[in-house]
Amino acid sequence: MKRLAIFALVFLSALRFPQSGFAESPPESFLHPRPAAAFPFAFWKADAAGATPTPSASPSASPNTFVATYSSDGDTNGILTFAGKNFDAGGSWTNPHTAGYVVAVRSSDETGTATHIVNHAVENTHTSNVANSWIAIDLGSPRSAVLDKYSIRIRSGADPRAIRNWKLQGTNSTASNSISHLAAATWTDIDVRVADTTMANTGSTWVTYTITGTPGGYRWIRILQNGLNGGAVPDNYFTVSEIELYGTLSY
Ligand SMILES: [Ca+2]
Repeated sequence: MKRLAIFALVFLSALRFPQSGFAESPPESFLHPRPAAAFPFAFWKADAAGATPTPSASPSASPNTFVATYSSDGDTNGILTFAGKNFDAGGSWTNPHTAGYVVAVRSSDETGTATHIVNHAVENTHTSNVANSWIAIDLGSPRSAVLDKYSIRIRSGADPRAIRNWKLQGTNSTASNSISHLAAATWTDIDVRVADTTMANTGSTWVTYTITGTPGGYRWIRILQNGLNGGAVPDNYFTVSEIELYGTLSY
């Protein structure tokens, strides 16, 4: 009778764990079954909602001050170049957005991506043909910049659609770096240009603009194109390929 009971127990155990056998532990997934689609779906959902990264911390403790003095269009004196050295004048430069030192965001990416505006290269890059397109830079916490000049380089190629109507703006508050949150933030004008024809409609042109007065210090800087560009047939494509900022950075 006892032998029969042992046989029955062994037989039933083998039926319950047919893959692992009763000499081994059952697989972890058998003990803690999880819905197969749950994790990947949640992951996909977070991505679809829009990743909103924030810049990394400075390598040295704040507060520090960096004064970026303009010398020529496309020089390496600017705040964004300094950011590309991880806020260390002796550091080597890399794309500050790719490295996570700042975050660049564009209202839309029809050709190229926002990372093009800080990559120290000129290319064909632009938003969709939509009114009030913009580019924004998050300098990260606890940084803020009081700007005195800024440089803009238009995209490469024929008929680049030089910038004509825009506002340079700053803010210190946004719910996140998502496109919708940045669009909904309250921005303060730093420099406003209307029908400004300074920039030739020639591919890869740099122009540096001087800010009148002393603006506040802002962590987020944005350029909003709030009027038609200077293309052969003016439209709303925002085709800035590079920007640089000058003034005093607290970091
Ligand atoms: Ca570029």
